[in-house]
Amino acid sequence: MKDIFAGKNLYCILGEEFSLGRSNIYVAEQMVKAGAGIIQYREKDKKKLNKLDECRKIRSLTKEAGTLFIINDDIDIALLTKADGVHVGQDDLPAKEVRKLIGDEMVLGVSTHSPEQALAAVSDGADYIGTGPIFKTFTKKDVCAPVGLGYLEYVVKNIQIPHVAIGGIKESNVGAVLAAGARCVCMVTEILGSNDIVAIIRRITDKIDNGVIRK
Ligand code: TZP
Ligand code: MG
Repeated sequence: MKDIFAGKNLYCILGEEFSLGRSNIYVAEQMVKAGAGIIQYREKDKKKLNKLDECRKIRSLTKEAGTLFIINDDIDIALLTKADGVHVGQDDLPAKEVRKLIGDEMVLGVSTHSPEQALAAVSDGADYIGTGPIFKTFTKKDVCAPVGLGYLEYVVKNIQIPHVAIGGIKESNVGAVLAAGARCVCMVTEILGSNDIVAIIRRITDKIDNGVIRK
């Protein structure tokens, strides 16, 4: 099994509408500067050409830094830009079909909201699963109700591939998420809405690494 999240405890996501007027390229540079291990590009409403152009630039800077670069939804752009992987949800192309398109080397992530979906993602060839939304989130449209820490605990105990806990996670409540056993967490608005992206990423990763906020 690929140990894709080895040593990476924070999963960063890019989305310009949450970034206080700053561009994805600027934010990606800040994330890389902070030592982010994983960056996902997630843009729902931009034009394909614009996304391709941004992803080419982000691929180049993440490659140089050794940061894992994942693209949400757009498998074609992930293939064209030689991203490290793609991330799909339950209403996107099925994981099994995506695996056929991307081959065995690229990373495949799948959003899951229940034990059944987690088990299906594993058998469909996912390399990791998104586990959430743990808490209420205002970042994702058409999102299901929060699944809570119970589902995360199920994943920690029963699912062998890596997971990333997501949805409503903040610096203030991440301790509870880590206490439930999460090994990798994602915070979208907490990071993108911060005035100092480098500082918040460094602070959160340091705290997680040093167990400061693990209850
Ligand atoms: N998938 C499940 S919840 C979510 C996604 C992309 C959004 C998480 O954003 P936030 O701001 O950390 O709640
Ligand atoms: Mg999707």
